[in-house]
Amino acid sequence: MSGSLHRRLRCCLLGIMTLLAMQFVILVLVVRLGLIDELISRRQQQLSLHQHEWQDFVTHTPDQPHAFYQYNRQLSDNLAAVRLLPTTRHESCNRRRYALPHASLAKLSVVISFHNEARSMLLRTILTLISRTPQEYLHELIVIDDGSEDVGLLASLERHLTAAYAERGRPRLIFSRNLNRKGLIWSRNEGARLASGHYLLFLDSHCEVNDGWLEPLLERLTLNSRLAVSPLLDPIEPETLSYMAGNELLKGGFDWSLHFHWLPRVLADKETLAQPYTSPVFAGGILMISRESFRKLHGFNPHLEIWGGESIELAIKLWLCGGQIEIVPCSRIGHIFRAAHAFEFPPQYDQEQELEQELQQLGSAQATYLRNSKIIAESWLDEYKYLFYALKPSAREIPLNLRPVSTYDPAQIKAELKCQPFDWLMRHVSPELRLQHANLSALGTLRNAGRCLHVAGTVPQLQLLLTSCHSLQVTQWHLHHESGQLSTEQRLCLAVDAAAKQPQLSLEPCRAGQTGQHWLRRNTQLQHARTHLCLDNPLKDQLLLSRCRPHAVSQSFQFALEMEA
Ligand code: LR7
Ligand code: MN
Repeated sequence: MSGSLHRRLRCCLLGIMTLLAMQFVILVLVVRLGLIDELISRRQQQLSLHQHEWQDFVTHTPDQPHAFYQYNRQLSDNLAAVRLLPTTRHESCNRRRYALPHASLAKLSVVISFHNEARSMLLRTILTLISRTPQEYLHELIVIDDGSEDVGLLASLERHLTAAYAERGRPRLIFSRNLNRKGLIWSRNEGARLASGHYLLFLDSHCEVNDGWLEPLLERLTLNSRLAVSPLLDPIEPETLSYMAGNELLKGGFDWSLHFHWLPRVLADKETLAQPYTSPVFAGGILMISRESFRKLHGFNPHLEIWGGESIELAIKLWLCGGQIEIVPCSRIGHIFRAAHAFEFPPQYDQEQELEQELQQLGSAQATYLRNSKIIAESWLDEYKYLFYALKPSAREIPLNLRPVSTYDPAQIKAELKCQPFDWLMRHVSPELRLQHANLSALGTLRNAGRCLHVAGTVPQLQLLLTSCHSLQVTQWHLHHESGQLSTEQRLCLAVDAAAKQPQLSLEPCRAGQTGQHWLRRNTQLQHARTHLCLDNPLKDQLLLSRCRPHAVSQSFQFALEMEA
């Protein structure tokens, strides 16, 4: 009796163990084949939109060549609406509990303005945002179509989103379409005007927020009301759309031509990669700020047109007028960094305006960007604007034509908010700006008789010539105080090959202690230290070296900017 019980028990146990083993094998297989990922991403997809609705929406994208979007649109159409993304943030970010305000005090308004975005890309941006943002905080989504060619997109988007979220909670949806293109800056201001939440997030239309993106930003903003923040941007590769990890060792900055640059972040003692860090400017234009601060700062400068510079202006204004900026690496948002503009810029100047020929020939994109930069320089740089003009001489010629679009007046904002002068920013926030000219005795274009010294071509086919001072690419020279080197931005130094029968001008990579690269100033003359010969342009457009003759006009060279000793 007991023997048969034992046998049956053993049988049972064996059965259970075999079952367990089989389940284990199946689990391993499922994981190995990526089936779980597939299942989860299907589930996420279902949460947001049914497959046939996605297909229906996406296949109505007008056919356009690759250059139209500057990323792989076909691939985007075929990816899941909401995909699983790799965890790119530091694992300590996942373990932390964030101190968050009650949702009724931290309503978020997201503003997305787009011009000619592929439908699948825009929809993924939105669905990902909705599915990865705690519902109680996501108050509203404001989508502005900035005069896109796909005229049916916005209405169709509205239909799809309303249907997809019919039975579930969703943010308030506000859609607005500019019949005529008004530009990103106008559109974002309009989005902010329509917003009613406590916080604003400005997002590009080709982004994917990663898990837990909001909490770390919200925590920082509630701790400090003077703060505005950026997430750490994870690059999405335009061809493969693969999602990569951004770099926590970079902060946002700019140079004297008001171009955005990534700057190295130096970790302080005991500071970890996951900690929020101060940054002179935002990570590009993706930023979150309280609606109240944004209003006090009078929003983005409405005189800036179409694209470019607005987030640098906001950053300068914020710092100078009592605010702070941080990048928060526990918050990750993916962005497609495109190699070129995906859109045309409307022409800047009408035919009637009398402009120098070179300016007429400037591409609209460059003219728009240059004009925006000039407005920022004139608004905030005080006397340092001369550094800007030294590097961008053609900006002097650009007419501002400030339209009476609004009462926006930097002087009034400065008085109202008791803002610091620009010098304060160099001392406290962006010391690298000061370093950019600390060792220079002169910089900018180098002019002789109305023409500018220019390096054309690339290594090894370099050519030294004189050209129009207004062409945008004209070479910017740096005359170094101690070494006497005269260098270009590409670190090429003007040198003299003294070994040749006739000493010849040449361009060489700059090297320390190279006496052949040493120049001296004699009033407006540039004298080569070793040969004692002067830079000369005796036959208009022909640079050579000759004996120094005081007062010779052909030997007189002026830098755009002389630095004070
Ligand atoms: O006329 C336009 N109207 C628009 O609505 C031109 C553009 N746009 C939209 C466009 O569809 C996109 O959603 O504006 C957004 C930004 O334009 P992009 O994506 O073509 O340019 P970008 O990625 O280089 O944008 C960066 O620079 C802009 C300057 O005006 C803004 O500040 C963007 O916010 C900024 N984007 C980012 O910061 C993401 C990271 C790039 C970096 C660094
Ligand atoms: Mn972008």
